[in-house]
Amino acid sequence: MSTKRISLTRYLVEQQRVDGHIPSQLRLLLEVVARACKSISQAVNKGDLGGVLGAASTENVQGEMQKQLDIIANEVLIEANEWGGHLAAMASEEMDSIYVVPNRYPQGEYLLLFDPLDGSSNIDVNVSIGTIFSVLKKPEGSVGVSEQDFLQAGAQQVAAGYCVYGPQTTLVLTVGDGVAMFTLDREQGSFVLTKENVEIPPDTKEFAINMSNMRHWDAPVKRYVDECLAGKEGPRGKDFNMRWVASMVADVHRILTRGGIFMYPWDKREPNKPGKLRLMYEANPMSWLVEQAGGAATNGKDRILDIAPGKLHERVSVILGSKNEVERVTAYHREG
Ligand code: P6P
Repeated sequence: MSTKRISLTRYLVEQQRVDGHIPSQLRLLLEVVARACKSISQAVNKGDLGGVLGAASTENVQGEMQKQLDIIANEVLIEANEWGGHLAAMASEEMDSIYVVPNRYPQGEYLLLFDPLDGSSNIDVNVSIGTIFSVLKKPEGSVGVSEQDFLQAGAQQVAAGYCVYGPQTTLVLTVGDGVAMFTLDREQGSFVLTKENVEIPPDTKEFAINMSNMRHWDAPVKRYVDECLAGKEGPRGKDFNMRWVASMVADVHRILTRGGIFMYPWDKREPNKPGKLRLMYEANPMSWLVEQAGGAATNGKDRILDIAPGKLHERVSVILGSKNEVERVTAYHREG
């Protein structure tokens, strides 16, 4: 790693200069989102001192009790982005319908989707959480903006990333030219490039799944996990380790950093739901990041980024990470 400190702004300007696929409005969008994540990080880091822990008295569109910080993070992202002229509208896990940029501000060509604070169950116990975001372009020629404009496959994203609030606050980003990581330098108040051209090893010995759901899994997932648990003596001929943070941002960050496979599969508890995680603002951005780092992401059968969304808050089964492992689980699903 060269000693030259490259800020997020310089990285984006130089990427723009090199291949021009970060138009100035997209660069502004990414810098505004990064600034919002800095504010969220400060609120999260205050914890009890900030009086922001614990539940709010409201539920989100998913019917989940909201944490105060969920609402704060959502408001920070809305307020940071609505005036800049780069967005037409926003969509959030915490809001039932889309948020159209008010008429008092200029409208832009981008759509921003986010899970403002993913992993909320970990907030009060001081475990890493994060903000996940996805950027789409408003379809050409669409007059005004509606929820329908957001319903694009993940392959249409023009930028995606997350900010993990852990021992470090780290912004992880792709605009389609690999994955870069920026660590927040709190003294300078700026994100500094600390890793680029991130690569996920194609093989792994580490799997991530909520084992307490084992009795509800479909056969292919059960077969894969059983083989991992069988270790050296089993069909895989090697021992595996298991991790489950119950914070997708933390689990995906570990996988981008050292490999692994993350699974939140369909299970029998709610058979009519394709999965627990949300397609538009959790699975799609994470899947693009993972693919850009050489990994793979499927719903057990199909590439997640190819899924045509029917609803803004639709859910999906997620198998992502080290390519050879994801392909193995997907093959087991195809064998039935
Ligand atoms: P469970 C957090 O609520 C989340 O949406 C993801 O970040 C995480 O991977 C998953 O749900 C954890 O779910 O059922 O293990 O608590």
